Amino acid sequence: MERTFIMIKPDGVQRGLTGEIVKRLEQKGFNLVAMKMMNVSRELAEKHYDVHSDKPFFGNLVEFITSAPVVATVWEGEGVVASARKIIGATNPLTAEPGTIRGDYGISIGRNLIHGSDAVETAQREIALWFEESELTTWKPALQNWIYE
Ligand code: DAT
Ligand code: MG
Repeated sequence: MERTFIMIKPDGVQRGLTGEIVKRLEQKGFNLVAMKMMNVSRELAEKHYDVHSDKPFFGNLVEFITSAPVVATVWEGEGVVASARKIIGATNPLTAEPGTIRGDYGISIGRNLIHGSDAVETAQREIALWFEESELTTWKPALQNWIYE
C-alpha cells in the first residue's frame, strides 16, 4: 500500500491546527501509521529540503523548520501521495483553493502549515529520512471494507 510523509510545520503546531489537520486526513479514510512530535536538527532540515538548497529562500526555510517543534507523520492508502497534496493545497496559501488546508488556514508562503511528499519516490526517501523502520506500524483498520470497495 502507498505511503506518504506529512509534516505539520511549526506554525501549524503553534496555531493549534495539529488535530484539525490529522482529522482531515483520517476522515478521508487514510491510515495513520506513524506520528511523532520533535525538534528538527539543522542537519535533518537541510537534508529534507536539499532539492531547494540553491533557492534564495533556503536559509529562511531551514531556520523556520528548526525554530519550534513539528509533528512528523506517515500515512497509508490508495493514491495517498497525490490525494494528500490535494488536501494540503497549493504551496502559496493565498492562492490555494478554499477547502484545502493551506487555502483555509494560511496567508504567507513561508507559513504554509504543512509539508506533504510530492511523489511516491520522494515519499519513500522522506519516510526513511524521518523515521526508523521500527517506528512504522502496520495495521488494518476495522472499517477498511467500508472505505475500499
Ligand atoms: P511544497 O511545500 O508545496 O512542496 P516546495 O517544495 O516548492 O513547496 O517548497 C518547499 C517549501 O519552501 C514551501 O512549502 C514553502 C517554501 N517556499 C517555496 N517557495 C517559496 C518562495 N518563493 N518563497 C518563500 N518560501 C518558499
Ligand atoms: Mg515540495
